[in-house]
Amino acid sequence: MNESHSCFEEGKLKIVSRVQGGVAFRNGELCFPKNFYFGVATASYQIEGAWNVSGKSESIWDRYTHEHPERIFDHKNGDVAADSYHRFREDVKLMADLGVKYYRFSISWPRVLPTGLANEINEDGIRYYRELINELNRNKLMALVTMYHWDLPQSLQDLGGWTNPIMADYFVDYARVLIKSFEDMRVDWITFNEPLSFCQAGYGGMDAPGANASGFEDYLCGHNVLRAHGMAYRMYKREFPHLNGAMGITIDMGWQEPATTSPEDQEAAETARQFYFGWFANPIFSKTGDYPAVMRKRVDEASRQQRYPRSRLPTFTAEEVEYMQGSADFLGLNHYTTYLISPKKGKISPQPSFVEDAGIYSTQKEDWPKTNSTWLRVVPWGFRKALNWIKRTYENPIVLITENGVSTPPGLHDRRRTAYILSYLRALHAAIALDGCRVVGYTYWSLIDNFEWTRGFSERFGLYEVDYSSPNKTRTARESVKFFSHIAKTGCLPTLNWVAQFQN
Ligand code: GBH
Repeated sequence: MNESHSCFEEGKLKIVSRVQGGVAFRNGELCFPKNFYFGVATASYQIEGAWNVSGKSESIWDRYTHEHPERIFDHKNGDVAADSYHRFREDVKLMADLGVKYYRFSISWPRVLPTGLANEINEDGIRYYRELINELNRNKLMALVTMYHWDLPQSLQDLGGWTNPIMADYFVDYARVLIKSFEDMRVDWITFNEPLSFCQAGYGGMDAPGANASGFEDYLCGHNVLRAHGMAYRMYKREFPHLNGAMGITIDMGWQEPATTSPEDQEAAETARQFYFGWFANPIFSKTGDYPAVMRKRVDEASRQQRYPRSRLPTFTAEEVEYMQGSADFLGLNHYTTYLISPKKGKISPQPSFVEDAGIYSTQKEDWPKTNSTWLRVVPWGFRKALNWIKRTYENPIVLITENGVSTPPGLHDRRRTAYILSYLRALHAAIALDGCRVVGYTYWSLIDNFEWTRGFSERFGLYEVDYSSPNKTRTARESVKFFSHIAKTGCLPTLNWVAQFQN
């Protein structure tokens, strides 16, 4: 019996229930299962530019970078970035050359709905994304579209942004506009990119909108994002059953390894996984449809000790639990690196904080190879462990790797990128072939260099370099392009001899 490993069928990300592992060798190369797809990713604010062009309104990242250039490492912003709004045909050509099967990009909400609400649709915004998807399809590339990769309309932030429960309804309205606008095209959907990042860093840290209310607003944000996701998924399945497309959510997970084998460190590492990943995964992918028990317990307890009459972590209604539980066709996973975890000693601080609630202390090992991003060290075995933990914890869900990648110094010689991808893909291959994890695709972050949020343009994740000083924002292939396109085209990991040919 022929079993398809992939959820991509007939150009759609179509979920199949049975998956087959097994190791395949072809021409001396280690190969991924047939129909395992490779893609590349970007996000609107990071590459589009055209921040105030053709009816687009202001996003929270426009506002934040304009008002607080000092909070961005190089004091720059995404006003122009790689100018992909004007140069998307060139970008599609790069992807066609690479030989990838799909493009994961995101839609700028304020470009499509300038008021943030569905009362007024900016036709030029819709036209831009329709042309992009058409261009992809003409080049036999599929579209995997993120609805929200952090660029909220400023007008909605003025209402409190994700801390306001009404946002769940507004998000559903926005999602409906998108699905309708591309109803006649091949599209699969990701509702949110990394809620942990934008809730925790946006409402409790240094990202836009720059709210400094950890332990409160980050939880409110998470709560409403989860509700928004569940409601949007039900709306999609109810109102558009004929589309037969897939919808999932992307959650990021670094691997949390216990600092030592002591029971205390092991327990702290598991608590960290539940706070940093389970926070968003548990309500959707576990049978409970609710926050992880350890998170509920710790935040409730800390809130009590701080004399709040109710927990800082909100509670879902039975109806919310019902629509969130199981509300995804696949789990999008962003994975980059690994941390060592130990418990944070001492009494609970009087000041509310997410990290204090989790009660963990996180470091990285000095001898793990460094990269051009301070937070990112090369630890490929953590990828395999993370995938196995997900398999165990959520009954082996369908997983799509929606981001994995590394930054390198400026220039085209990026053997560290090749080494990173090779080592992480070997770990991924083992997770699939040897451990039976149901992973159906791998998306490299990123196609091109882009605006790295508070790190500005200082960190370069692109397979293609962008020359920001040139008027055309010239894209040039780095050495790793040859390597990655071999993988994308054959589905196999090249031998080291093959890799050595073009590395000097
Ligand atoms: C992804 O997040 C994003 O989805 C993507 O937009 C981004 O371009 C890509 O990473 C590469 O950075 O500086 O110690 O405070 C990855 C998860 C979470 C990684 C926040 C960086 C900052 C750590 N990110 N983290 S620190």
